[in-house]
Amino acid sequence: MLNALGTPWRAQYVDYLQGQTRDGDWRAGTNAMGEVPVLDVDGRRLTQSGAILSWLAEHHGRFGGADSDERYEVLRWLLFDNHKFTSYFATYRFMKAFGPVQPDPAVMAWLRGRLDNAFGIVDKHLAQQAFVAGAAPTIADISLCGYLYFPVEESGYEVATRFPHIGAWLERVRAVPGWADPYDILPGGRLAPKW
Ligand SMILES: N[C@@H](CCC(=O)N[C@@H](CS)C(=O)NCC(=O)O)C(=O)O
Repeated sequence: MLNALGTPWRAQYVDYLQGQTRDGDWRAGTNAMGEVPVLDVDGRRLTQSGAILSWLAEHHGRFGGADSDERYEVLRWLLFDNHKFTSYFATYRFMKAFGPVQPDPAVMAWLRGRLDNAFGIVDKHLAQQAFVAGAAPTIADISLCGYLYFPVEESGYEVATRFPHIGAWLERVRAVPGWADPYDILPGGRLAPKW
C-alpha cells in the first residue's frame, strides 16, 4: 500500500518467530495486541492491517473506494479477509512451512476445507469484476492479496491455478504501479520451509 501510494517508508524487522511479539515489554511499548504490522506515521501509531489500510486510504484520498457504496463494499471485504481469507491462509502457510512442529494432518485438512470455501467465494466474485470492490483497485484488494504472492512451496496450496479468477486478479494487482514481491521489501530475509 505504501509503495502504491508512492509515499516514503522504512521497514523495521520484528522477529516474531523468536517470540518478540510475545514479549511483555514489546507489547507494552509497541502493540498490546502482540502483532505486526504496526505503522508509525505522523506521530501516531496504528495497528491492525485493516485499520492501517483504511487510515492510509483516507489520509491520501486513494484506494478507499469511489463513493459511499464502494467504501462500504471495501469494508465488507476487509472484514471477510481478516476473518476467513488471509487469516486462514497465513495460518496454513505458517504451519506448513515455519511452525515449531510438523503440522498435524487433521488440523491442516480442517484449515484446507475453510480455505477451499473462502477461495471459492472470492474466485466467484472476481469472475464478475476486475477488482474486489469494483472496476479499480482498492485497499480490499491489497488486504486480500497480502499472502498470495509468497512462493507456492511455502503453503503447498496452488491458489492461482486452482482458482483461475483469483489468478487473473493477482496479475491485475501486480500491474498496480509500486507493486513489489514481498521478499523484495520485507526485512529479515527469506527462510526455507521446514516441513
Ligand atoms: N488481524 C491482524 C493479523 C496480524 C497477524 O496475524 N500478524 C502476525 C504476523 S503475519 C503476527 O504478528 N504474529 C505474531 C504472533 O502471533 O506472535 C492484522 O491484519 O493486522
